[in-house]
Amino acid sequence: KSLVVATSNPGKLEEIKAYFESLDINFLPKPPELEVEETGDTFVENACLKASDVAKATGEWAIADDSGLAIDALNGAPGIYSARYGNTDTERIERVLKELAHEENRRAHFVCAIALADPSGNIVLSSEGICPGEILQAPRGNAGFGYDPIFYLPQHQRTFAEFTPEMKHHLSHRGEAFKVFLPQFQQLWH
Ligand code: ITT
Repeated sequence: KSLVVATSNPGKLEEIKAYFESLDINFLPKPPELEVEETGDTFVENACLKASDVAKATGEWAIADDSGLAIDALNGAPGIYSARYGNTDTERIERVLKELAHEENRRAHFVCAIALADPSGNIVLSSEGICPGEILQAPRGNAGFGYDPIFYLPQHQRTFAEFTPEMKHHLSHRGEAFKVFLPQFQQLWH
């Protein structure tokens, strides 16, 4: 039995695989030509769409992650549109910093939704996690991916891009989602 990781984002792929480290799963990559349109209104809906479509197309179990950054002063933007806020991570970060240039309220949170589909495309598990933080004035750190260099956790005095992979693994929105997801996954995956 194999599990397709239904993502085209290499940073995500690496983090997702790490959560299954002790479980000895046979992972398959998403076929590159398979692009799922994210038409849902919520993170969970989009995660379910991606998992279900990729499972049906491949005839394998599939797991998908839909995630993004919700910024209070921007009324939750970019939210589910986080990947579409620019063409590169640098462009996306610059856009956020520009939109927050004169804003004192820097509060934000990351959201991650995970969904698991069986080979027929039925959703058998889903979960969601969030991680609150703040948006810095300028990027800091080189680790991680995406918006990590501007996402700051005051209680740790570091951005996600200044965390070790292990720290991010435990503290992130993805970590929160997997805390709920993994025990249930272990129950059904033999
Ligand atoms: P797939 O849909 O193929 O999985 P994607 O990158 O398009 O890849 P999303 O639609 O879920 O994924 O968009 C997520 C966006 O939020 C994207 O710009 C990511 O870089 C960003 N993001 C998600 N998790 C993140 C994290 O842990 N750290 C920094 N940025 C993150």
